[in-house]
This record gives sequence, C-alpha cells and structure tokens, in this order.
Amino acid sequence: MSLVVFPFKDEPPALISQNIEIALRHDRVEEVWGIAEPDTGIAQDLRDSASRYSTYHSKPVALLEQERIGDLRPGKGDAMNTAIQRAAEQDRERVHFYDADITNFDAGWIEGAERAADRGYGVVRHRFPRAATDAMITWFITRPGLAMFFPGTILPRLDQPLGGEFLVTTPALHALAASADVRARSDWGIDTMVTYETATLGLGLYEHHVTDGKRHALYGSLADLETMAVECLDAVRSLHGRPPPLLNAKHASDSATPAPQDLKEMVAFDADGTAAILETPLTADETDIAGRLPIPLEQAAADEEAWGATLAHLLQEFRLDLPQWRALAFRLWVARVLAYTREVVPRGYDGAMSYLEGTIRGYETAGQSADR
Ligand code: GDX
Ligand code: MN
Repeated sequence: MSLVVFPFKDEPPALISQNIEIALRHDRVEEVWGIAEPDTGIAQDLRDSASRYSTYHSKPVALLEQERIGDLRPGKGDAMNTAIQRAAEQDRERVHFYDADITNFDAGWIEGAERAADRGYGVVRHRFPRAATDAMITWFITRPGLAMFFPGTILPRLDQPLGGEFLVTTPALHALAASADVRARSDWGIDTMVTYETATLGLGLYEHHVTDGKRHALYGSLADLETMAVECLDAVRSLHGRPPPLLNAKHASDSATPAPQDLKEMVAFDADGTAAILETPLTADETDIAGRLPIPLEQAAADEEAWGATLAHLLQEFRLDLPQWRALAFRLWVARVLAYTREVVPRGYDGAMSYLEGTIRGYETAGQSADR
C-alpha cells in the first residue's frame, strides 16, 4: 500500500485539499501527508477539510510542519526530508511525492506510477511536456550539467530531473533517508540530489508520461526564479566526480506524445520584464569574477557553444555562499534564456524542442571527449 506526500508553502488551501482528496480516493493509497512550511497558517486552514476527508475515506491524513534537517536555506528540501525520514522509519512500502500546486492532478498520476512499480521498477518519475519557455533551469543548468558530468548515462536523458513528482519503493526510500547529501540539501537543490541518488541505485527506473502536462502556477519575470536557479546550479555542481549510474541499469519510459496545443503556444515568463535584469550595473566584486570567465560577459551566453564553456566554468568556480557568484550566475542564466527566447523560440515549438534536445547531446559529446 502507498503513502502520498504533498509538500506545500503558500498554495491555495482549496487546491491543496482537493489534491489530498484525489489521493485519498485512490484504492492503492492508505495515507496522505501534507508537509507545511512552518508559520504560514495554511496547515491550520486545511485541518477541517482534511479531517472530514479522513473520516469519509476511513484513511489517515497528517498535516505536519517541516523539520529543520538540512544545513542550507530551509526550503522544499527540509519538507521532502521530513517526509523521507518519517516514511523510512515506518518502513513504508511505496511513497509518492507530488507538488501541491498541480491543478490537473488526478488518479492517472498515481495509477501510472503504481503500474510501473508493479512491473518491478524501484523508482518511477513522472515526465510531462512543458511550454518552450518553461523549464529554463532544467534546460540551461541541470540537464547540461548532468550531460557534462555523466555523459552517455541515463542522468542527462531524464525528462524532468527537477520534477517533484515521483514514486519510491522501500529500498529507494531507505537509500534517500540514509544519504547525507540528500539530508543536507534543505533548499531547491533537493530535486537534483533525489534524482542523482535514485538514478544510481540500480533499482530500475521508469518514466511515466503525463500527456496533458503538469499544470501549475507559472512565474512572471525570471527574477522570481533567482534563488531556485542558483540553488539548482549549486546542487548539480556538487555532483562533480560522483560515480555515474550503471550503464546497464534498467530504464524505460512511456513514449512522449505530442504536446497539447495550448502548451505549444504558452509563454511561460515575461521576457520584457526580465530584460531589465541585464541593465543593472555590476558591482566591483562581480566585475572581478566576470573578468575570469572563459568568454567575455557580453558573449558568454550568446549561443549553446558559448554557454557550454561558461557553464563548465560555473560548475567549477560557483560559490552559493558568495553574493557576487549568485548574482553573476543568475545574470548569465538570464542572458542565456533571453538569447534562446529571441533566437530559437520563434522557430516554433517542435523546432525549439529539437534544438534543446540537440544541445544536451552536444554537451554529452563534449563531456565524453573531456573524459578521454
Ligand atoms: N513545505 C514546504 N516548504 N513546501 C515548499 C517549500 C518550502 O519551503 N518551497 C516549495 N514548496 C512546495 C510548493 O508549495 C509546491 O507544492 C512544491 O513545493 C513545488 O514548489 P513550486 O513553487 O510549485 O515550484 P515549481 O516552480 O513548480 O518548481 C518545481 O519544478 C522546478 C522545475 O522543474 O523547473 C520544483 O520541484 C523545483 O524544485 C524545480 O526546479
Ligand atoms: Mn509549481
């Protein structure tokens, strides 16, 4: 039987409680946990509906506050780790994680993951189509980083390495609970660490495809993503030199289906509002580290080749604890996203997707030749 976990911060209580009920209704699910960011009061707002649903479905619902487990910024990682530690102590059979802000969550997500676990996969990740201007951290930081560090393996080919939607069976759960690197990662870097850890266990990994995409809150300007971008960069940087996944590890995936038309037309961030980020003058400390980039700042993010050199440098030199590195890395990423949005996105959805996939293959090839 399965446990379903939703970490939540400031999502609408009605949406969270709707998702909790959808999970409870599934006959494979025996219990649901919501892990709240402390002091938001949202857990309190949910208590009545949660207790009603719990009684109605004769299944427990627990609303817990996240504990302080890691040693970076307290965030989603502490919430995930709170659930991982408790579920491991209870030796849970299967644990599903879902973001609480998904608006098209339904039994199909749970069903798809359960079926793959029934077929013997120890880890199941959900994959889904995204807009051409969405997943900009995934496409320009995480997948390229995984391609450079682990070329030729499953890691750079995972569709959603940052996705918070996955299922783990008992052995994978125990491995996550025992990993000091997973526990330490209290911030947005958690998804990267969970992905690395679960992909290297050799327990079988299945990617279940959600045809309609993941519908959830999108962002305005890229400025809203600064913390996430630098924390995800730091997480992938921390994987340098780690053992790669076994080459013969069991991996399979549902085949992708064409993206829904509205996703193909969706603009996922405000490009005009974002351009101002590149107008702010550099501080003296930023100028100093920018002077050591392998490619001058103005061209450092111009195309996939320049970005490969720039990102490789960031993956060596970046320091999450230094404001100048956070600011410079963020600025470079914004420049890369805007260049792509200007030059590639106008080719249309399918053209943009095949361009992006091509960049990952290119970084893998570069990573492979660097290894020799
Ligand atoms: N308890 C708790 N505490 N929950 C949190 C916290 C926190 O500090 N921060 C976020 N959450 C919850 C949030 O309420 C939601 O349910 C979920 O975690 C994901 O957060 P959201 O703000 O919806 O993130 P977003 O932009 O959807 O990002 C996800 O996908 C990104 C990506 O693939 O691009 C998220 O899993 C990111 O880690 C990932 O980079
Ligand atoms: Mn979201």
